[in-house]
Amino acid sequence: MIQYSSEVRAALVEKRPLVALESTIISHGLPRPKNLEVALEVEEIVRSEGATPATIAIIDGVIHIGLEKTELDRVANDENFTKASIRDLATATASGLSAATTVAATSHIAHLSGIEFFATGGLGGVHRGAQESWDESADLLALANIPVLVVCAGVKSILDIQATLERLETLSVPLIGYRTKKFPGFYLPDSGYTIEHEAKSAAEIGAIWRARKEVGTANTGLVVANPTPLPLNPTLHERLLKDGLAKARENSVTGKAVTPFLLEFFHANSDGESLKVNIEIIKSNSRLAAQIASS
Ligand code: PSU
Ligand code: MN
Repeated sequence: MIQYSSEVRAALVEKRPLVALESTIISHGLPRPKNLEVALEVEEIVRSEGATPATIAIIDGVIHIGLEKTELDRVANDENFTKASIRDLATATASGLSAATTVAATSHIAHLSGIEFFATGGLGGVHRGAQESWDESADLLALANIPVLVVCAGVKSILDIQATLERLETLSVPLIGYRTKKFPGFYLPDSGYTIEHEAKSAAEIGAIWRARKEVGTANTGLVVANPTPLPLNPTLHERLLKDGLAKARENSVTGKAVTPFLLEFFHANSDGESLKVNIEIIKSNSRLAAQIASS
């Protein structure tokens, strides 16, 4: 049920640094044809920093850790790819389905194969109105239960950021700002919330990661918040957020469709601006994750 690419297998055997990459951003987070282009570019960035990229997805019921070009092409272009979180792994593999993996599912699979470092765009979290809808991403529980370090640009403003930060605290997930004490809001480098701990270098983050073992807290994940190098115009951001949330309500979008719906709304209504930002975020996070893995 699990297949490694030759590149990933060699890196695992030789104990060289690896970085897991998720596939939901490819299949459901970025529009075609840019998605394939970005997926390939991001892998190249990881290699250029001396680590091996392991993009993770489920193809025809097989969990792939590391994708060949033709497989990446399918994730990017095949309409039949659903979005798999942890609970979907057994159904997808047993039924021969194809699915892209979320942060939660990617962390789970990375850990299965001994990969400790993972780069994504933004984490899932507590949705606005969660008091009513109970919509909280499985990413949060995964971070609490799976020892994988995730580099992200914070959580998207489509979420309830304060509630998400409170949940991360309750779940005892360490949170480190990379060269910042401002919690990034994905499209914006500052969400208005602060982070207690700031690391100045990849090596410092690597040291914190290893220190978890000494103090007996190596059973959880760890979030590295890396602010976007290219901010979206705050006025445009404000408008997109207001209109996107209203449209989601209007169309009664629920469950796992919520995040892709809002992302698609941002891309479709910002004249490409949110897409540009999204791409820079993924690239920058992948570079940092590779530097941490190599440190
Ligand atoms: N953030 C992004 N782009 C994405 C996602 C998050 O910038 O595509 C995806 C990730 O795969 C994340 C998932 O794990 O959305 C969270 O979905 P949900 O809210 O349904 O748990
Ligand atoms: Mn949800």
